[in-house]
Amino acid sequence: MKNRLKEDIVASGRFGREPERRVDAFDILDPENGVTRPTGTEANAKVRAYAMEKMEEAGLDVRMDAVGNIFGRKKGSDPGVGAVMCGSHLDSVVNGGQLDGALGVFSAIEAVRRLNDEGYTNRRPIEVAVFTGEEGSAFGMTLLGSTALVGKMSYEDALARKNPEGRMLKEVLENSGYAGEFVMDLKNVEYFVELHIEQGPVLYNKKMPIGIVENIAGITWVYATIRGEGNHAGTTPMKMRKDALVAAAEIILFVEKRANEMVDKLGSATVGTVGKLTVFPNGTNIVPGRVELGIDIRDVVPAHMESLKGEVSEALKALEEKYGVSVDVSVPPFHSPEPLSPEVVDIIEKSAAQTGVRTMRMNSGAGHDSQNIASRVKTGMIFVPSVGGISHAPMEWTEWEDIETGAKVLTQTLRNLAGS
Ligand code: HGY
Ligand code: MN
Ligand code: MN
Repeated sequence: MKNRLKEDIVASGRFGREPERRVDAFDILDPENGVTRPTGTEANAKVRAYAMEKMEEAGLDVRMDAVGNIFGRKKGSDPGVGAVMCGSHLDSVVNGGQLDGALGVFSAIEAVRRLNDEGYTNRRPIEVAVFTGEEGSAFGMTLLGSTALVGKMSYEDALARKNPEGRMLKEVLENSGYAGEFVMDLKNVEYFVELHIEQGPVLYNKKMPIGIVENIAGITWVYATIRGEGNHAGTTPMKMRKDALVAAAEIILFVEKRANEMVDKLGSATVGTVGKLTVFPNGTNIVPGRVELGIDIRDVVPAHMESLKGEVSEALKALEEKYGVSVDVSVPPFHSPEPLSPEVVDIIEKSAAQTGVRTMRMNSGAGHDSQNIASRVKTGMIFVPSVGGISHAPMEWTEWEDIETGAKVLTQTLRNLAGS
């Protein structure tokens, strides 16, 4: 029988590759060129359309809310009880892989197809979900669609967020036909489960097929603009410079040093990264006048995340005196660490045992829509191994055998959650 899930992942994986091409094996991945499909791009519109087509083919009733979250409903025999929601996101980071998010969406659709094929009568309705803008690669904050859905920010504020071209999410969604009117009331949802690649090395190194997530790390981003004085690299004496990039370099090393010191001293899972650095005007013979930084700070312990964020903000302001620059700091909406539902963790563990699959419990260093949904609905996450622990990069990969194992465990989890 055709491997529908593999076909969906390979077919959808074309969108965001330049030029579009199908990748069905690790050894034809191009280490330089991955998938780029932030919300609002044509590639993102294409992958959404592909997923909606597959949802309709699977007999789901497809609706969309005001921030472009997509929901596909499979009726249950008892419409009066809370639904089981299952899904993830389809947007990607810049130059990422074809599995981050997409695995969770297409495995949810495949699980519904398998339940249909076996004539399974689910008591609870099942809602397949695709959340908008999980990566923050377009509108400056992560988990955008699910943050609005759970009420942590208003739909109006979400729709007003602008992308680097200055276009609001509202305009982008309207122009691409992904602005909906449906309202998903999470009071009518009992469980949420998300299948996702681990994006780290733990399962792969332990040769463990399934991870069951107990806690998801919190994420704080800090944006800084450092303004010095653009000037001639040849004629400006060293003592007269206000070099924004030299000031930024101090922060890059500070973040790395302090995160390591917290790990060493506290034994914490703290991570700190300056992943975004934009130099203006970025000319070899010009003293940089302006630098923009994007700093990513995470921990499963809120106090750790808060303290590193505070230290970084202070260190940024201290640059002003030391380098004669001005520094503007902004912090977009952040996400607290979130424990997942012990009930759902147990049910995933039982489902895997029923499927004859070994599992381990673990935390997630990556952020996920699940950490938002978990604030309103009993939520669990299933991880499958990432080859070499690589993710958010072109070499992101999970073996097809592991993907099938994940799909089997997800389908069994839906049977157990949706009840017969
Ligand atoms: O950044 C993250 O952890 C997630 O992949 N968006
Ligand atoms: Mn993801
Ligand atoms: Mn991601």
